[in-house]
Amino acid sequence: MKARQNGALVLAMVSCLFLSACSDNDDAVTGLFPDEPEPEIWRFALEEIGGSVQDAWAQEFRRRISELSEGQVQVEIYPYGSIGTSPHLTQLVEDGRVHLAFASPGHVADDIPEAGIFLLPFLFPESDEANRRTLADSELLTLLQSGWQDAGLQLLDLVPEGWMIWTADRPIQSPDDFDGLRMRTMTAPLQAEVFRTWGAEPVPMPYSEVYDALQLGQVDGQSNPAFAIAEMNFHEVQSVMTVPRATRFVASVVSNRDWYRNLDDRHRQWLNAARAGMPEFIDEVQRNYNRRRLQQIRESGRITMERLTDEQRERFREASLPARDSFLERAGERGERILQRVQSLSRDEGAD
Ligand code: 6CS
Repeated sequence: MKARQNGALVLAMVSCLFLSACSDNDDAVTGLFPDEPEPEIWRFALEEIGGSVQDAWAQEFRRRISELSEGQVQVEIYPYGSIGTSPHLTQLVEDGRVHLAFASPGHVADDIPEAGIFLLPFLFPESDEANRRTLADSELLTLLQSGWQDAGLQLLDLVPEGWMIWTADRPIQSPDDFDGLRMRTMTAPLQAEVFRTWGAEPVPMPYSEVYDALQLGQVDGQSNPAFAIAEMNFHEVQSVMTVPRATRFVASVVSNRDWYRNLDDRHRQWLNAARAGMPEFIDEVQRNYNRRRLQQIRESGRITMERLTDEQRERFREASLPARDSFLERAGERGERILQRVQSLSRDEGAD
């Protein structure tokens, strides 16, 4: 009797499974008989932590790609710290281990001398809008693209992340104030060269080591946009912020060159459609992040803030001009054309 009961139970279970196998709507069964192809994964490595400008760019890009491809492409985001420091991330893209990454000129100019153009102070237009127009100039982009391609990379976008602010244990109102100051710089030699023109003692190091180095007194100051100072808590271990409006932090979004060239038309279209409109999106984001976080830093009461006057800025501008020669030495003839193009665009916009 018991055996007959068990037999009936097994039969009921099998029938149930069979019936549900015939149903299109049952998730468990869809899993057993998949008719959808697995989504393609694009790995995207960031030089910044969650909640940063780069993270906002990547999250929006992920959302757009997923929507455009109807889920056929999924972007996996690796925030800073999960797979390496900036030079490692660029190397991973060059080796084809990740598809996309952020590559900041302050680091990548070591590999791509043309990227050093973004490290030169008082060169690009002052207003956000004019700067955006300059970064979108097709002649400039073609010249830059060649530099990125020589390194096995495809330059996909340039992302301005806000004005660099100097933080230190003192206000920096003239190049004399930099005298003997150990300034942490990003790792590209040209970045160090710029601070040397002002009399500082540059100390190149990865982003992840800056907080401890400031706290332990291994360096006296550093330079980054307000949002980064706040999210990395540099304001906790520094006493004065100086706003020189000398250089913007501009990051590049890159992919592996061969991967990009081998994308089929459909994937290339999704990629290009997702990128369209991103400059306007991220400009709005970076402005909000920088404004809000600067406000938070000031409210914390842990650090004071000084803005340079135009006369003070002029002294820094003049002192920094030899860095343009260092750029030209590194970036050669193409660098010269890049510099001339930026100068001419900036002049048209009423700067430089
Ligand atoms: O200072 C740095 O190294 C970093 N700063 C920012 C704002 N983004 C990434 C970069 O590596």
